[in-house]
Amino acid sequence: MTLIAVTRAVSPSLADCELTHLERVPLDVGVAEAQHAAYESLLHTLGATIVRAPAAPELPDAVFIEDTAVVLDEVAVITRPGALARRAESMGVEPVVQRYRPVVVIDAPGTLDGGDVMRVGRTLYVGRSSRTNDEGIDALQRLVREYGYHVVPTQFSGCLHLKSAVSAVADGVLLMNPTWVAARAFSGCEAIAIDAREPAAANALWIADSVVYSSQYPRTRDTLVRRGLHVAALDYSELAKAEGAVTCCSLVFDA
Ligand code: CIR
Repeated sequence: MTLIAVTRAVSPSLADCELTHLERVPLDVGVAEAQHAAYESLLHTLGATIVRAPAAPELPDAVFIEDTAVVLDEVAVITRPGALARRAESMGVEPVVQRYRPVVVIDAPGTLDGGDVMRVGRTLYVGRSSRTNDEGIDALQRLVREYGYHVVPTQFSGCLHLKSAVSAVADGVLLMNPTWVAARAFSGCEAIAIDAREPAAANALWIADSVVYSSQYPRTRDTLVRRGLHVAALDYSELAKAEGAVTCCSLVFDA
């Protein structure tokens, strides 16, 4: 089995990205590119083969490839991103994912961003958000039911995507910001709370028994380390200015 991480280049237009909860601040595309290259090489070190989707320089948010597809073991769901300016991103990702999985698509009027989908075993927790609507959640449920996945609509607030509020860091172990999402929504899982001084610290990428994590959140990183997790930290601060985080920039799956 090969571990694949599909990524996409940082667009020169990244500074024109969508922003919802953040103020626009000056953003250095060169630094973002360097951070993204370091991210790809970290994933490679952790055992992933990096497969790049064709660059889309005219689409500012293209690097945040997670939002364009939900890749499950048996099937890949191509999403219909909630932000109009991001809708064309899925098109370039579909042919890449199709090499590995049969593909199904979320149709209008459904919208869904992959960043709102958190998988725990055969359960897909899906955040209702400014990007993901009820039709999108229903469509996902219909598309994946036959493969034995159960979709659980999940409320959260305070951030863009569900996975900014909660993400998996090990089997049945979730890192979360309890002021943005309630731990009781995830029955049977162990909850690790972020350090309250680091509200954006709940996004981590669990890959090959390691946790890829932004060095912007040292207190929460210490909590993860004390819990016995192997944390691979990197500087992702420039992508964070575009409201991105570590899960957003890859689609990771076995092939
Ligand atoms: C957006 O607003 O869509 C982008 N600027 C950031 C997307 C981050 N993606 C993610 O959390 N999955």
